[in-house]
Amino acid sequence: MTDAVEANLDGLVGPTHNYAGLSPGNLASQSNFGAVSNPRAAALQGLAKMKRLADMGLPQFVLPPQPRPDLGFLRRLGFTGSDAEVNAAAWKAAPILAGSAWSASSMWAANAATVTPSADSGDGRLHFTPANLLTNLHRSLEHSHTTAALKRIFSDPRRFTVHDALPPQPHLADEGAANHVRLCAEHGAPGVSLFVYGRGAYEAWTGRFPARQTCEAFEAVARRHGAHRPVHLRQNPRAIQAGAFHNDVVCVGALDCLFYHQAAFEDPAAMQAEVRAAAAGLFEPQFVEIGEAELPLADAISSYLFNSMLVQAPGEARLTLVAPIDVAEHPRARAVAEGLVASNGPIRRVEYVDVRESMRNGGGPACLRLRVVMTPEDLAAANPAHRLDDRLHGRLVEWIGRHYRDRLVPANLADHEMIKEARIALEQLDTILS
Ligand code: SUG
Repeated sequence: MTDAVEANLDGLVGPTHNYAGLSPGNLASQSNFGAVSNPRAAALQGLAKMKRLADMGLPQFVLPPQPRPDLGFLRRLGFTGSDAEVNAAAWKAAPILAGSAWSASSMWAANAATVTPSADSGDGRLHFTPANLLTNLHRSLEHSHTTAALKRIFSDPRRFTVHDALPPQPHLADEGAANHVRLCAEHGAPGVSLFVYGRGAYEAWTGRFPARQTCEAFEAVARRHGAHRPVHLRQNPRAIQAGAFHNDVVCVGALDCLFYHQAAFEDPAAMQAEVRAAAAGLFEPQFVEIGEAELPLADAISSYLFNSMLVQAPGEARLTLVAPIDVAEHPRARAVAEGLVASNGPIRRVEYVDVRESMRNGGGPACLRLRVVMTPEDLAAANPAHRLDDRLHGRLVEWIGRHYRDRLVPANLADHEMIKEARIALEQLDTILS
């Protein structure tokens, strides 16, 4: 056992953050299509959340935004000419493809990869498998950059293994840690990995909304990481149809506590039995299940109560739920949150963060971060240029203020000035993070 901690790696929101309605089954993305976004506020909100967690004493790392627009993608689809011509032609002929090339979706780092810490992996290294994200076209453009970025941050091969994404085939559709929960007695101790899938690779899927994760993809990830004690659980198809496009929309867990909506899993009783069996000899899981009568599934999804971060602040035995401010404004969800604190259970405190710009695309506090359990040696080996401290925070605030617009509609993205603007912003960021 070691004194490992749970670090967060958050996606910094990029300068092209916009609402392009690209994700079927993600109700917020669909209903905000075409709305005015504020990339500056979005980036500052995300950064403020990172600072909050860093100030709590949890190591915080920054995952830079990816270069957008991805004009290489548009060129591969047959658009030719100068950058400005490629962009203009794509917006004219195929706005949805153009929108995909401009999406800032890599901000949702919970989808960057699945992570197995050294205490659970076959070879004692910390393993990452970047998610191929192939269900949505705009997100399928992320994984090669994600892989490169993870290799830059976690570069020491003696401690870290960054795999390639799984082959990009529908049978192996993978959305990363948004469908993965690790439970344990303490972060450095061996744990149990809950891999939550939406469908089997060979099953006919007839749902209205896509099931983004296959069981086979997670089996492959568990195999390559050598994950000890994997438990493969099926998401409730009803939850997917109600808008839980990732399991983390209706479930979050930390240490020995699993906090979830009754409708999250296909068979909650079987889930409990399997998790208990996998944890035998390690710890006794605590299940905090919220029933339909307390909070209907539709309210759980609209409030994003379960898309909170569940963290242990240093020196505290119990957990803090870092919830979206939207929960505080939703009477029923708020009552559930207050009930948790009053119940004297595993969750001691609820704190609220404002990430509304991200929320309008279906990304709450938990979507913006990738959890990485790290030993002191892992922390020492990780790239310090990506670790958020007061100095980096100050530089990023200043950089955002200089390069980000406070108003953007998808139509602005047809303007070639925006290509230059986004490129210069990322070049400057490279200097800050090098
Ligand atoms: O994949 N939204 C993202 C939100 C990801 C949330 N992540 C987690 N639940 N962990 C998605 O659906 C919307 C983009 C747009 O419509 O412009 C988008 O990609």
